[in-house]
Amino acid sequence: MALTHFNADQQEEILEAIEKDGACILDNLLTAELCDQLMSDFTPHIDAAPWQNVNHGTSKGDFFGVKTKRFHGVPAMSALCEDVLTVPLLLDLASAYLKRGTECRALRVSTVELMVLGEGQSNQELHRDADSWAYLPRTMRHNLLFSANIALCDFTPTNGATVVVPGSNHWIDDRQAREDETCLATMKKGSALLYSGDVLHGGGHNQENAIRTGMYVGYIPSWLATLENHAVTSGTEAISQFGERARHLLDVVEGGFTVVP
Ligand SMILES: O=C(O)CCC(=O)C(=O)O
Ligand SMILES: [Fe+2]
Repeated sequence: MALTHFNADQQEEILEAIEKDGACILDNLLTAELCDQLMSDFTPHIDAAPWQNVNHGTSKGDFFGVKTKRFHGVPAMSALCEDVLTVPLLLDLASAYLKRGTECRALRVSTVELMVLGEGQSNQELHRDADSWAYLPRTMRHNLLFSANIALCDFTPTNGATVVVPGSNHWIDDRQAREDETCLATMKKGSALLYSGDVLHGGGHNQENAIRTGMYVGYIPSWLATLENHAVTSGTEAISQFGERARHLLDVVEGGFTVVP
């Protein structure tokens, strides 16, 4: 089992792979320089937070792990986030993917999350991210969430590269994955794991003496409730510095309502 790697000029192939396997890797989405700049903006926040910091509800500590730091409000930590959220290829892929599901005329960013795994963090429970909207009927949960987990450092077999179960996006809900059905999303800094909200996956086991940082961005159709209220977590002041596209994606627009672009 392995995930297929693609380049930016293979948009159709990427969509086919996500349809078939539920996930793939897009190499070189961001430059190494941009990743380093993002990390230098994020590092003071990461250093200041305690382990098992999950700033959106400690009751989920078991799910997220004990040697992890998770952050929302990420766009307020770095102005460069605007460039990440609005990469045209990501928007095109998210839009094409979400249009295969329930009606999607415009995109929103559900969450932007820093996923930091520290030494000793073990494998996370395998899960489907679209289950965050478990109150919707299963049929409406297909093609509801398009995610990118962008590697801000190399993701290796030993530092917690995400575990993915290719093809599990087509499985019935309670089928359990055997070990030989899983694979690791190993990739270089700047590459991204692109995946469907329907595919089983989880953070990997970090056995290294260094953190593994992923920048997660999840796109949803504009009619669906975002998991993060960006006006609260990032604040309107930080987001108002962004251009119109990013403000729409984060659903923070002047006058407090959104005009569908
Ligand atoms: O850290 C990772 O690689 C994935 C984490 C994850 O899937 C989650 O918390 O939903
Ligand atoms: Fe997840």
